[in-house]
Amino acid sequence: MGYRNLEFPDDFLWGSAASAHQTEGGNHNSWSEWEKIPGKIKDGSNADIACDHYNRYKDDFDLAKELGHQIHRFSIEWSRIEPNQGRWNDSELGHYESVIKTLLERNIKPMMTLHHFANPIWFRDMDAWLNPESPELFGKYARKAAEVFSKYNLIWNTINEPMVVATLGHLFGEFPPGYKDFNKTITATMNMLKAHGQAAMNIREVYDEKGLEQPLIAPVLSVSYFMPANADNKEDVELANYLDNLYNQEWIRGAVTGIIPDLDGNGERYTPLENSVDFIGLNYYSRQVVSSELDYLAGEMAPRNPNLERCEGLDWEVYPQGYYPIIKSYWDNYRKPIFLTENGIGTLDDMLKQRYIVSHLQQVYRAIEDKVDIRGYLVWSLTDNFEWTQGYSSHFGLVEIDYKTQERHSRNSAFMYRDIIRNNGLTEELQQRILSNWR
Ligand code: IFM
Repeated sequence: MGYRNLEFPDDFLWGSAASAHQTEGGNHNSWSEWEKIPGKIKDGSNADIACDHYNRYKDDFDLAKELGHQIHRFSIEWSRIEPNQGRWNDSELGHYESVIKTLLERNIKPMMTLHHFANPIWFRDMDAWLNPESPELFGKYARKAAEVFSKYNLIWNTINEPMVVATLGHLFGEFPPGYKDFNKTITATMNMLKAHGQAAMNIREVYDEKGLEQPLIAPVLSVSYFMPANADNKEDVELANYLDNLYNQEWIRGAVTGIIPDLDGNGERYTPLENSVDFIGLNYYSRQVVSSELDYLAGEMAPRNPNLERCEGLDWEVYPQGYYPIIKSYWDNYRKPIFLTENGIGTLDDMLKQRYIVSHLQQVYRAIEDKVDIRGYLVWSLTDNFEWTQGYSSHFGLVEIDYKTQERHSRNSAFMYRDIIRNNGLTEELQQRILSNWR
């Protein structure tokens, strides 16, 4: 196959993403408690130490700098900042100020997420996202964060992957709080939508009160490319469309339009959502093939295609072809700028990681050629880290971690990605070298 140079826009931002609980160590929250329950984490591990990033963030950001990164997405840990309801921990707020300053000193743009899966224990104990007060409580935390961090040049993410929190936590029972209940799933989904609105509204108020220029604010979505098992089967096609709407579109449509949907297809205006989405953060990893003969909502999945490579542990198929249409659908539906806030693969096969990144970037470029306003691309993840239910058995890092010594070692994929950043895109030579003889 012939390749051509794919040059990205001049102001395109390249970088990587991570989250507090997966990297920091030393957290006490809903996840650290969940990890203690036998059988919840595949390899029996926990995130007590993780990557010790809480103590090593300066070195980790030195590495990101050496690897050419221009943007870094991280999360702040709600349980550290508000360990008891309404009580703020100034020293932890100071820690995250130092995290932000460390990035800025290295000329790396901080993209800060307020909520990435983990909840404070007090919030868990009041049923978290099932509690009708949860949106206001999250909004208060966002306000506090804005009071402290608005002096820095930041991009804000409110909630990471609300549909993952809702479904894995309330429908499939794999994440805390471990329910398998459709109604609870809907309640959690809608409360997170309101919480996003409360957070965005409060952040904006603080910036206005301080006379500061408004920052960019967005939620971050986990998106999956739903495909019918049989494209000629009307029911399979309908199911794929139904799930695309339910999982990929409904929540963000609510955030953009300000209407909280209900199960009848009607909805109720929720004013805090107005003006809550400056861009859309998209996390894409794979596709999902769905068949009307299987009960998807009960967790029944179509068999994997044996010809496709997969992410270790999670078993996600490598399917770059799904990236372009999914990006395009968000642009066509909402006309909001897009940041590709996560993309990557857990694998010890570093050539596969390189192929994964390059083949997905080719799809990103197709969207850019179609005039989709894409602002940046962030690899998940800078380093290996604690991959939730998979523990340490899934290796997403550009940088490998030896967990016995905490030594970092950049993989070849990290250097390849550095070359892509230096070239601001994919050269013909790089595509040839990385993708030749694949498939
Ligand atoms: O590690 C996770 C991350 O926390 C959220 N998005 C998907 C990643 C890979 O599973």
